[in-house]
Amino acid sequence: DEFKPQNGVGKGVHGAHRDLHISQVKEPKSGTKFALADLAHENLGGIFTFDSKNDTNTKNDTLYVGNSAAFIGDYDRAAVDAHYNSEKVYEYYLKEHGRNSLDGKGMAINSYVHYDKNYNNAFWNGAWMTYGDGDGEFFISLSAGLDVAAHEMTHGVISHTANLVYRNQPGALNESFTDVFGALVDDKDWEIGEEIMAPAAKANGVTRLRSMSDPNSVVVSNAQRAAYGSGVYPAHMKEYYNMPQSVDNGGVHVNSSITNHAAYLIGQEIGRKKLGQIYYRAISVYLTPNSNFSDARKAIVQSAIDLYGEGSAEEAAANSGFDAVGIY
Ligand code: ASN
Ligand code: ZN
Repeated sequence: DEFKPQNGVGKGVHGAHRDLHISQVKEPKSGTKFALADLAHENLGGIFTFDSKNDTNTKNDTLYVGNSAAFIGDYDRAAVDAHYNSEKVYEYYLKEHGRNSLDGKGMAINSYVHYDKNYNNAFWNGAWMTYGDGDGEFFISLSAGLDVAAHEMTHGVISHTANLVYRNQPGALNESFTDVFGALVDDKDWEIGEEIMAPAAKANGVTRLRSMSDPNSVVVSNAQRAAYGSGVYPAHMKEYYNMPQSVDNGGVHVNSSITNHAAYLIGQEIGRKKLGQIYYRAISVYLTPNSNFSDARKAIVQSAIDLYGEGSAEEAAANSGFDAVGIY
């Protein structure tokens, strides 16, 4: 098939108008179609959005296509946001860090939407992003969250940089750096997942997944994390959860809040832009698969020194952020 890049439009999960990069596809049998295939970026293999058609069998998946350049149907909304948010995250890494895609070499960015039925999660599987529609009780379509997309795509960036192993402290660092870049890309606040909570969850006081500014304000005992009992997310090492491997790979999604909070505190002192520069340098230059929290402090302080100088305010902010959460 022949792909011709063009502009399209769409309506997102929350009803926002989205300008999109799409492609016109001429197929011998079905005539002209329009695909969520963004070929507008130089040296990039493209940004593609696929339809998983509410099952888990990838054999049924197809590139997301429509009959016009306007993706404004209800079923289109999750795909529109995945496509739009993927481009935003791509542009963040390119403009802020000179990084061309998840691997730094222009690999195609692929997202799959409508995965399974009522699926309350999103994930990076080592090669692409997958988004569930949510069950409508706890979550709505998970692609609605720019921070969620940035989190999942940053798992891809980490797999090509520090490659932090997904258990215990290295795993919690993996989970934390993904939230940090989630909050840097979706720069309105320091909360994660506020755009994907369903009305019923919000009515029960669950208004976001995690809070970097105030981790303790989020209770971990929700449908996903029954294993943690009735605790709250930790903000300090004295609240660290020692979990068995069988529970969330040793608590990677809760202990991440400790280093998230350190990043938030540092960000308050030096601003988002410098925070991003320092954290990107830490994952791309210093951290390695088995780095722990203490190694992360060292990497971040050293990155601050490299970029802003010994004795700089940025170095001091990095040290005091980690002091405040009990990581030395
Ligand atoms: N959404 C989760 C994450 O990105 C999925 C998982 O537990 N791996 O961390
Ligand atoms: Zn994650």
